Amino acid sequence: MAQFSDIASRLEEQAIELPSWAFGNSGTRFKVFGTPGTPRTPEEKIADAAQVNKYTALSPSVALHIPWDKVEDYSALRTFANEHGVELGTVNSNTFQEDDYKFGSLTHVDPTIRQKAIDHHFECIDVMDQTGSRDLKIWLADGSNYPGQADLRGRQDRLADSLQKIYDRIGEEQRMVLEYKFFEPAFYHTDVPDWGTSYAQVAALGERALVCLDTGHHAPGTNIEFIVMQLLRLGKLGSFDFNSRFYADDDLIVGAADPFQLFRILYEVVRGGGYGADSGVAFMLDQCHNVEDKIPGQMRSVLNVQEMTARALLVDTDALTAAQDAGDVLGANAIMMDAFYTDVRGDLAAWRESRGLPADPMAAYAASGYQQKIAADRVGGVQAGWGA
Ligand code: PSV
Ligand code: MN
Ligand code: MN
Repeated sequence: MAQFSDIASRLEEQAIELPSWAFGNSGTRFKVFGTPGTPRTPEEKIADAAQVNKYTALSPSVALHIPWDKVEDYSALRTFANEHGVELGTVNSNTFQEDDYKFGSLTHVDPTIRQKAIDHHFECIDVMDQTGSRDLKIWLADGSNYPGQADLRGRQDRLADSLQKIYDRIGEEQRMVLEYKFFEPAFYHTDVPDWGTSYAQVAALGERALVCLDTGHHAPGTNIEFIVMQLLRLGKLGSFDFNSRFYADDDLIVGAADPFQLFRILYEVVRGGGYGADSGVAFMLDQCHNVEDKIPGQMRSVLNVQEMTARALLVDTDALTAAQDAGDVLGANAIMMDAFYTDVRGDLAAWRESRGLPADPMAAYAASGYQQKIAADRVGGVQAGWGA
């Protein structure tokens, strides 16, 4: 197996974008619990996200959600972010919270509503031009609840047409990533339910249209690392939304429910050339913190990704290939498990210190007094957007 010192330099390449909405209050349809110190403005969300980067050096950018993060002046928001040591990242559109979208947005039968949804994406692209963002992320709630309710084929054709119009508008340096999700809020059919549909749609558009893989958006038991492998093989994996799930779209802390699955996914990322700044694969979190504090929740998340990345990098790939080629089933499996079971926490702590970072970012944040300060300063923080 490789040694930690062999892989340490590769860890410097890691960047995991944080979602602005992770810092707002969120919950289930039963209750949204408030957390003291919750941000009241996009600026406060960015300031909190910057804390995660300050202690971990892992999260240099923040994703925005429009209109949840709507401001008058996006250039000023960008300057504000830069002053806090972070960039503004992916812009997420929102076509799921208006009455007009009850029966769909980019797939809607009514051309007026379709155009409204397309115009919203044009607005997001205008925002990207001001924030310097590279990626436009599209997740659609479009779908139906009952067999016969909608013409599945017609909706797919209209989706293709709408996406083409949006794609035609993005700049040379910009990309579109299309996220899939197998169900919810629609329960019978979803218009972009799986990687195959997302792939078919983006492949028809061009090279700057790619798939976004949200780890929480698959049926239980799905082999997600296989999908990662295939999309990398096809050159169409644009980004990850990391989170973890026990049952559905739980949006829990990545690596909390199943660290082994995260390890397997990251192994395929590394294997397929999807790791590192030049790979074109963006790592993002897509999480909500319903009962835990949000800043430490995000910190735990990026540290979990870092830990499993380190373990994935430790896999002795030469030995693994030799074992695979020799048909050594148990030998090959043991090589993977040796890396997975390696506790890298001590090495990571020492490595952080060697780079001027706290050995234990969670403890350093807790000791900083920031949490108490925002709890005292901010009253009436806003919801992430879901309950709004
Ligand atoms: C809804 O399932 C969702 O969680 C998607 O994963 C999006 O990425 C996110 O909301 C933000 O729109
Ligand atoms: Mn997502
Ligand atoms: Mn989701």
